[in-house]
Parts: sequence; structure tokens; C-alpha cells
Amino acid sequence: MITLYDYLPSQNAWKVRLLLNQLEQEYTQHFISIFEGEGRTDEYRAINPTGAVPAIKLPDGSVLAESNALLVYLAHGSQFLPSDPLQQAQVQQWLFFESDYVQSTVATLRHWMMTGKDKNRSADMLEAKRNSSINTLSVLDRRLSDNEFLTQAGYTIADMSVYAYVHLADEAGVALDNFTNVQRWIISVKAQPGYLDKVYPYSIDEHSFKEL
Ligand SMILES: N[C@@H](CCC(=O)N[C@@H](CS)C(=O)NCC(=O)O)C(=O)O
Repeated sequence: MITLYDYLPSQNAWKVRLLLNQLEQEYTQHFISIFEGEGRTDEYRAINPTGAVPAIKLPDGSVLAESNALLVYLAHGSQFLPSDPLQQAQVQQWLFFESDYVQSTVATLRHWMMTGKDKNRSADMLEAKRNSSINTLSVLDRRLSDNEFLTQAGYTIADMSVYAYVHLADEAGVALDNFTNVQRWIISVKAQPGYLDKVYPYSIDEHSFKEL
């Protein structure tokens, strides 16, 4: 069985849980207490060199990290990753967008806001993150203005990945009110069979106030 190295408040891990749920694939969870430094051990770095979650271990002992790489691997051969080379690369285009733009803006800001670390950041830095979050959501909203999902291939891992942090933008202090296409897309993603409703706040972890 696949082992998922997990931390419950991580939406990077949630996106992998979502796909596994939608694939109806069984897995076991191994929790890593990232704010207590469990990710920085030699043992865990042999699984993911960056020390971050998520990662997976396969039954044959192979390991893989980076949430979007996990999605590509796990979705291989399913309806969530087209086999056509161009369509597959278009899905990857949005996975890279998520990794470059969403993680560094909405996701980072949400982490700071939900763990009180915003108090340790300068006003300029917070303002820059808010502005870049709004820019990222604007790109997404324009893309979704004439597309139901992010690519022509329908609901794919690109949607799962981008959705993971974007639908929680209000927890980053960024309202989605003006992003009407994003709001409509959120409803469509939530309506997919096997959708995973449960997300976890950082407050379930008494160590989450610590800096990484
Ligand atoms: N680009 C990575 C980011 C992973 C990441 O930042 N994970 C966070 C939790 S959401 C983490 O484990 N942080 C602890 C650390 O970086 O040491 C991915 O997509 O998997």
C-alpha cells in the first residue's frame, strides 16, 4: 500500500488526499510534525530532500516528493491526467503556475495569518504578499472566464492543485468576492464525485506558531 507522508493542515498534502480519494485508492498516513523539526531529520530527508510534506513511499520502497509530482504520478492512466501530449503539458502548465504563483502568495499568506506569524512580518512584506495574491487570483479569474475548468481536458489534477489553497483565500485575508469566475469554479470542483470536504486549521497543531 502507498504511504503518504502527511501533515493535516497542509493543503499541499490535502490535494494528494483529494486525488487518492477520487481514485478510490487506499493508503496509509505517516504524520510528520513539521514545526517540531521532524522534516529535518536525516531519515525524513532520505524521503524528501527538502524536508517538506507531502511525499509518498510506494510498496517497492521507491519515494517521491513535491505535491504536483505526486499528482502526476498517481493520476497516470486516469481521467484526471490526459494522455495526449499537448493536453498533458497544458495540465502541467497549471501545475507549474500553482507551484510558482499560488504557493508563494495565497498559501504563504494563509500560513502566516493562521499561525500568527503575520505579526512578525513587516507591513511592506504583508502588503506585497496581498498584492501578489490578488494578481494571482486575477490571472485565474481571467482564465476561468470562458473555461469551466483550467484546461480543455475537463476536471484534472490541475484544478485539484490550484484549488487546494485558492478556495481558502479568505483565510489568507484575501476575499474572493470580486473573483466571480473563481467562485463558480470552486462550486464545480466541490461538486466532483469523491470530493474531500475535510480541511484542517493550523490551530490543531500546538507547534504551528513556530517558524520553520
Ligand atoms: N513545493 C512543495 C511545497 C511543500 C511545502 O511547502 N510543504 C509545507 C507544508 S504545506 C512543509 O512541509 N513545510 C515544512 C518545511 O518546508 O520544512 C510541494 O508542492 O510539495
